[in-house]
Amino acid sequence: MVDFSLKGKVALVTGGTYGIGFAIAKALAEAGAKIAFNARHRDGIDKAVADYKALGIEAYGYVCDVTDERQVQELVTKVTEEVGHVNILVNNAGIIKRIPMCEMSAEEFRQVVDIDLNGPFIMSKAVIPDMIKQGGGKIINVCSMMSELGRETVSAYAAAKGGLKMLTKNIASEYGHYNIQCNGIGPGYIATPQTAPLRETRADGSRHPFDAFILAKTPAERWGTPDDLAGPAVFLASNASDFVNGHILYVDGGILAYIGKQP
Ligand code: NAP
Ligand code: GCO
Repeated sequence: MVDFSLKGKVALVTGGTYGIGFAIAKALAEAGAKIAFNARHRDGIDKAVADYKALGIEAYGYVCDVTDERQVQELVTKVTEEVGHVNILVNNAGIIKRIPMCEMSAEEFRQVVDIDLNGPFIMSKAVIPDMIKQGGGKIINVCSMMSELGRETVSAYAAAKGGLKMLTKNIASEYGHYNIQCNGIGPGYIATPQTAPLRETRADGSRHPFDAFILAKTPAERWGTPDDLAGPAVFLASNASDFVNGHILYVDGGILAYIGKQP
């Protein structure tokens, strides 16, 4: 029988306070995993712990900025002591800055790359040694349409997510020998706080033009929801994907396959 169960596993989800991270953590918990998560703000973590509890999930929340190597080392030590050895790492934490490239400062570019690419590197480097000792593990990197495509104003984000795709392939290559599988999930356009500015309803009742644009580029003709990522995440976190390595699983309603609705 195909084994999708995560019973007895410990999953660490970065940026698990809301949005995609929360939905993925919820799905992994429902499949049997114990959940640890981190974010930068204590108030958001406390609210998320209550939100998980309301769903019957006992989640362990920690303040940790994924770009800070010392904080990450402390996080992994605490999770290992208080929850258990990390069997599944989901590198979900990420930001975006929508600024035309020539108007973006080098510092703003660095901030996005630091969180979206350096963060997953730092987190993965912190958990891999113990995964090797435990006989293997799963790393899931949350990539993006921008791992494959560009668009105006998201140069830093696309560069980071493109790099994250290749970091995923390299971790798979370098650590597959230790029974560590590293794969990516590439969400399409998902309704979360991060994309709220692209979906806003304006004073005149009209929707942001990007909304119609994305619906015309998506065969499913809808925005994704964070829960659309639940099944793919459980698959990549479970033994059912033990021979899947270095793959980016796009969960995009068909955007990458589609030239776009004819006018
Ligand atoms: P979101 O709603 O903005 O949530 C981001 C999460 O990451 C929050 O929990 C945030 O909490 C945390 N975070 C941000 N910077 C952090 C840092 N330096 N250290 C630790 N935690 C940090 O984003 P989302 O839409 O759920 O997206 C989650 C991931 O999916 C991101 O990697 C994003 O690039 C990717 N993605 C999103 C979409 C989409 O359409 N929404 C599509 C494809 C890929 P704090 O701010 O409190 O730290
Ligand atoms: C944007 C969006 C996208 C999504 C996602 C698409 O401004 O284009 O924020 O980048 O967040 O990454 O997969």
